[in-house]
Amino acid sequence: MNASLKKYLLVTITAGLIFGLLFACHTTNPNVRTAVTSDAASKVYIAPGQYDEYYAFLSGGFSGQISVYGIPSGRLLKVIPVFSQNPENAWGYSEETKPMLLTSHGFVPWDDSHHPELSQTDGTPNGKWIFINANNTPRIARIELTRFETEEIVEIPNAAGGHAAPFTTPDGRFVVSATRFSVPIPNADVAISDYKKSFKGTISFVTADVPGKMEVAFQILMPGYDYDLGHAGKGPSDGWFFFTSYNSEQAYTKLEANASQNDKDYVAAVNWRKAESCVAAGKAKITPTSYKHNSIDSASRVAKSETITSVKVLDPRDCDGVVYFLPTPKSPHGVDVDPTGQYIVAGGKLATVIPVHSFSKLEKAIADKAFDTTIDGIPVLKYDAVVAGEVKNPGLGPLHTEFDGKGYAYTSMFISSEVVKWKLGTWEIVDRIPTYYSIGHLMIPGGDTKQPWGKYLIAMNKITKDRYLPTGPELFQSAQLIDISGDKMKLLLDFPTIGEPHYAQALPASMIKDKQVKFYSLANNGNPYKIMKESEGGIARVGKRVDVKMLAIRSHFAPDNIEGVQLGDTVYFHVTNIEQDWDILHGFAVLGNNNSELIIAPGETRSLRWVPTRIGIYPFYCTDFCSALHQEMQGYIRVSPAGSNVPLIAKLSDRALTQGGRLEQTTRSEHATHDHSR
Ligand code: K7E
Ligand code: CUA
Repeated sequence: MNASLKKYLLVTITAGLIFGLLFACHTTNPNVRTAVTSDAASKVYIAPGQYDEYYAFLSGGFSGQISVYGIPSGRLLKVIPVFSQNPENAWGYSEETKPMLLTSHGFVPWDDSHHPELSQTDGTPNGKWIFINANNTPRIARIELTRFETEEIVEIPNAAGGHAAPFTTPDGRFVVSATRFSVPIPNADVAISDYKKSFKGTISFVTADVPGKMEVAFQILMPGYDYDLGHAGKGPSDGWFFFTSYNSEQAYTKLEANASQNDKDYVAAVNWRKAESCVAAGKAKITPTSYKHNSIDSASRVAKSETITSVKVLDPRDCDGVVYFLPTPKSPHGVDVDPTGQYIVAGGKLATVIPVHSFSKLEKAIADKAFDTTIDGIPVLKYDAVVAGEVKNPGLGPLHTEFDGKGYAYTSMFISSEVVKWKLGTWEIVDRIPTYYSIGHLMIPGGDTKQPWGKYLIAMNKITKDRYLPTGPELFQSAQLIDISGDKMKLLLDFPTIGEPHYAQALPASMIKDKQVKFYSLANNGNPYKIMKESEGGIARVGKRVDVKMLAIRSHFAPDNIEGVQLGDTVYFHVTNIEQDWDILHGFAVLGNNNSELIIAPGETRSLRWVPTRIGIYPFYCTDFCSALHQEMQGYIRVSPAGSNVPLIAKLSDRALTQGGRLEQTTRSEHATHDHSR
């Protein structure tokens, strides 16, 4: 056993002991549960009908989604489906949204999403979009913040594990994705033991400022390490991007020991403006690949998927000065840039200090050529030439750091389960607060930007044990709200979260709350199957495909009696919700449906594919309690044997009749009352 492995085991064992102690003592220490100050309740109390001060967007981790909370109350406001199918609102089930989940591997119904990132202008959130990464099948999604809806997803080629993503440049032009797992580039059938020779990393810069036009602008080829997290420089360091890497040992088995050998791994400092100019000068290789770009058309609100077949790959050897390595102890995880842009803070999971690099020292070290060596065309700078300082004895397992804009930094300590507050420049620790338990990321609204709103901090914890009523072996993860407005941090609130939130972002509610879309304009609905009135509804057959155009309004579907469907047919129900009023949604479900329901927003058309497997009568109904006569909002579809001569009809009960696609206009005096029955 070599010295560094011994040290690693010592750290791990010590950590285990401390971890164990934490669990042991909180159950016996009656003070822990009451470790909130007496005024905490009033600080998080939002009276019924009152609004929260911030929107917080927490990643869903293995749920693949984003959940939106009001802060300080911790109230769950919405779950935005992104990378995982969501039967509750037909995301990835309706015909209109299925193409959003297409990848070069086919339809992928799930992913693991870690890092929400608000779009920025000049280094501060602008309230337009939030981006989030897919970790497993690398992708980046853009979510629109007037509709809280995923509008665009782009796949990242030449990557495996899109973890260091989707952090933004301060001007909002690019979001990035660096590969967590190195793989052969392009991927190929090679022996895993050829790792050192064949496996590479990539850092991708993705155009982000034009909706509907996300694409990989260029990739930088990197040594075969694991790239973990990133953050853009700002202010003086604007134009640079910083990425942590671990496994500089290039282990490909038992990484827990084999990738923990070196005392230092690297932060990669990427001069992305230089990369852009090298790419513009034709120094990148145009490489064949295949990746998907999916987006929702703003007029039809129907998703389309396109395949992009090449990507520009830049080798640092062909672009002098584009990347430098900063030695950083030890298997660093997070890398965070302070609001002034001067300090680059790394979270060395196994390090005994929190190392902070200085951007001005970095510039000087480059000018002085203070290099230790060069790896694959990347100069390695001398640690002493770039380090600004180290926070000593911070605790165990530093992961992530956010800033309050008042000169302080807050670092999450996974192993010792605490948040440590320290002063930038002097590196002295000024406060610490325990978290319950095993904190991963922490988040201050705007805490990774030029202008943090330094009032609250949210700790996102990995272990929930005993904080809530027990719910069997699996518990929700736990977030904790901490008041950071004073000198001392104060715990205000615990709230359970959906999936496993890794990172989060937040902004003042006032930035987006008055811009919310309340319904979609029916007149502007460009869905090809839209209908605006009952007379436009109907049914049509082409071969074994049957299309039903239907409308939903309080409190009926039209048509609601459908016949002439045969076994072997595939039926598409295209349902338009013709309401033009906020929060009046209708649902649609049919018996035996091997699909989700539809939920249809006002003014929207959504389509459900249905393949009946037996003859008979199938009811369909509205699933969203929309009015006093919601239970009456139902209909029937008849399925006959193949070859049957039952005519194809879609009618509104017995009052209207359609043949071959048109539903007869009816005079129905009761419509007027239906329209306002809720
Ligand atoms: Cu630290 Cu995926 Cu950002 Cu989790 S990551 S904690
Ligand atoms: Cu429509 Cu219930």
